[in-house]
Amino acid sequence: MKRFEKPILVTRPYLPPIEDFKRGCEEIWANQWLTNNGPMLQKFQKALSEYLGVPETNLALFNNGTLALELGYYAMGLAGGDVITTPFTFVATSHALKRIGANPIFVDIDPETLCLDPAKVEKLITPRTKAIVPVHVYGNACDVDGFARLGEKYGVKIIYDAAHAFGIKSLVGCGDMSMYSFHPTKLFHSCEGGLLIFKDAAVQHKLHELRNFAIHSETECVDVGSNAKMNELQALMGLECLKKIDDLLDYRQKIYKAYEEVFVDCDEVKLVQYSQNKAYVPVLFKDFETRERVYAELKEKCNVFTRRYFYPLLTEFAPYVYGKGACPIAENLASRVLTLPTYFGLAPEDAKTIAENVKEIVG
Ligand code: T4K
Repeated sequence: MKRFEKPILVTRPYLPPIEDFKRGCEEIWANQWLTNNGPMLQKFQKALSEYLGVPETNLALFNNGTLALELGYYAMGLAGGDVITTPFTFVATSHALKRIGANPIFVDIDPETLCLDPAKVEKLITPRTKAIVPVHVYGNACDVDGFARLGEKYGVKIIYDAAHAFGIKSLVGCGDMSMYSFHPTKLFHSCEGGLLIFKDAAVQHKLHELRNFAIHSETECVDVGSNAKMNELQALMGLECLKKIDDLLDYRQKIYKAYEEVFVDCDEVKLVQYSQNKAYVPVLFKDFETRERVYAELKEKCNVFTRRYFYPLLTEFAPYVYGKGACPIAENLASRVLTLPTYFGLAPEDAKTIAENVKEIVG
């Protein structure tokens, strides 16, 4: 088994050439404008609008994905209602619901895509249901047609947590709203950041107010808003990373292929196949004990730091009172999944070596 000299982490952020970033900083210095809807933010918004093919009126930027979700849920009127969502996700998806006083109702996932299944969701829709929040987990696309049908049939909002789905063009504009996270652990980032894309342009004004304390004018505050503004340095980082987006996306495919080549003839390791942007490299082992052994031995013997995204399952955390047994498929998958390192700059040969180490551990 090969031990890497330097630790290999599950992910590393792409950093643009520092000279390019410095040039942007000079612009910020000249503007003497650091936050509160500044000129760099507006440039970033325009660049995203062009890249995504979404009018600028139908998107809004925030200082992180979690606050984008929180304010997005609030602007869509979910406070006080039931919201059907997945337990197989990062805690932020549901924390943001709880924080606005909405009640997350967890439904089990599809064993192949690891996303919510519209058929299972439909059985739990009641008059109290205000929305469904599916997650394109790891960049695995949800059944967007199925959810669109539920939205229409029951008059509930469909809000996607698309934190992992940047760069998947076919998912842009699905549902009433989608949230993208620009955290540095994501394939595209702005140091920290979040983006909402929404169908109804009228929501933008509300979101812009909510992200700025819900201040309406110098003498009026119209709601309980937050401080969720993206600052100028974040916007600059986003702009510089966006210049590289095609390479960032291609590189993820290259790394995925390197793993795939090694795992193709190995029954003990199942690569999760559904992601289009290959934002993560999740693999499933036959049981919990094997996964734990691989996680520990990669760390101790190989200097490779993987992550058990998303374990433990959200339903086992203190703020959520479901406990064990509520979502058996998700519980089982969470106990067997491991996400392997992938990022721009990880050598494909190193990905192969990691995969070979994994094979050796399980074999
Ligand atoms: N919805 C979903 C489905 C999400 O996955 C997330 C976030 C959200 C909503 C909320 O979006 P944000 O509010 O975050 O925009 C990370 C991230 O903090 C979190 O953004 C992400 N999901 C989640 C899946 O993972 P940790 O606790 O694993 O991060 P950390 O600090 O341990 O970093 C992971 C690895 O990356 C480490 O090995 C070190 C490396 N790293 C990290 C940072 C921050 C670097 O090399 N450089 C860096 O700057 O949570």
